[in-house]
Amino acid sequence: MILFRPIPMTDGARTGAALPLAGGPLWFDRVEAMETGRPGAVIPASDVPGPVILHLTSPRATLAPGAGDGPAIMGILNVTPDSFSDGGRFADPSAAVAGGRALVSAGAHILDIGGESTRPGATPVPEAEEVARTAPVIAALRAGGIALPVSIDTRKARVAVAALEAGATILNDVSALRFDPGMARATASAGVPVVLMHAQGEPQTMQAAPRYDDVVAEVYAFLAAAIETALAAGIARDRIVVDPGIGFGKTMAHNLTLLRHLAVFHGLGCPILLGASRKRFIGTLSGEAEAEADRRMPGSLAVALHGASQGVQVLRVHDVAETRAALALWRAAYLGRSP
Ligand code: HH2
Repeated sequence: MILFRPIPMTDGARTGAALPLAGGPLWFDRVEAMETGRPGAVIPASDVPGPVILHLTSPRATLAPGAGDGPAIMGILNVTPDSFSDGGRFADPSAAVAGGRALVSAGAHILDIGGESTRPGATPVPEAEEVARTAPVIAALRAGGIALPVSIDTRKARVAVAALEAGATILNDVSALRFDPGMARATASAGVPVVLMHAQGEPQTMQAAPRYDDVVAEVYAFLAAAIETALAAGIARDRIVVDPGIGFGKTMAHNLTLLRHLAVFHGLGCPILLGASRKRFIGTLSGEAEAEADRRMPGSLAVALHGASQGVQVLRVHDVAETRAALALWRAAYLGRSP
C-alpha cells in the first residue's frame, strides 16, 4: 500500500498550490509517497488521489474549544501509586483534585485522568480499584466548577462508564478498544470522542523485544483497522482521535521514525494525539536517562513543538505551563499568531 505523507509547512509565504493541513493553520503542497521496501518519492500534492486529499485537508472536529486552531494541551493527572513520572503524587483524592486544579490554572485545555499505570512492566489494576481511584476525583473536579473537557485514560468499559457518570467527556483507550469487548459499545452509546492508540503487546511485556518490518506502515494499518472497528460499532468518525502510541512496544528507533513521519497519520482523516511527554527515549537522547523523569521536561518541550510543526491536534503532557509557554512562542514566531 502507498501512504502519502504531507510535508507540513508553517511559513507565511505560501505557494499557489498550498492546501490546508487538516483544516488548520499549517499547509502543504508536496507529499512523500511511501511504500514499504522502496525509497520515498516527493510528489506534488496535485498528484495525490482525491479521497486521500480529502482526508489530508478536511477540518477536524474540535476536542477542546479553548485551544482555538492550535494544538490542544491535554494535562496528565495520574491517580496511581506507580506511574513512571507522577506516580504517588496524586494517589490521595484531595491531592488529585488539587493537582487537577493546578493543571487547569497552568492552561490545560483537557484533563486526562488515569488510574492504572501502563508503563513498561506495570501490573494491571482490578476494575473496582481503578473506578475508586478515578471517578471520585472527576466528580470532585466537576463539583468544584472545573468545566473543561475531562478524559479518562482506561482500557476498561466499567471504569469508562463510571468516569462518564462522574463527568468525564472523552475516552482515552491505549488498547484501541481491544482490551475490553464492552468498550466499543460503551463509547458508541455515550456518543463521546475516543482516542484509539497503537500498542504492540501488553504493558507488562511490550518493551521486551518490539519488532516491525515497517513501523510507520504497520502503525498506520493498525489505526486504519481500529477506525473501521469503531465505525462498525456505531462510533461516529468525527468522534475518533488517533495516536501512534509513542513508547508502547517501540524501541527508540521506532519512536523516532514515527515522530519523523507523524504527518502521514493525517491521512486517516482524524485528529492526531501525541503522547511523548517525559518518556524514556527523551531521557536517553537528552542525557537524562537515569535522572528523575521531571528532568526530561526540556526534551519533552522540543518533541511537543515538533508535534505542533507536524500539525498534531492534541499534545498529552505532564508540564502544562511550560508547554503552553513554548507553544505560544512557537506560534508567535512561526505563524505570526499572538496568544
Ligand atoms: N501514554 C501513557 C498513558 N496513556 N494515552 C495516550 N493516548 N497516549 C499516550 O502516549 C499515553 C497514554 C503513559 O504515560 P503516563 O500516563 O505518564 O504514565 P503511566 O502509564 O505510567 O501512568
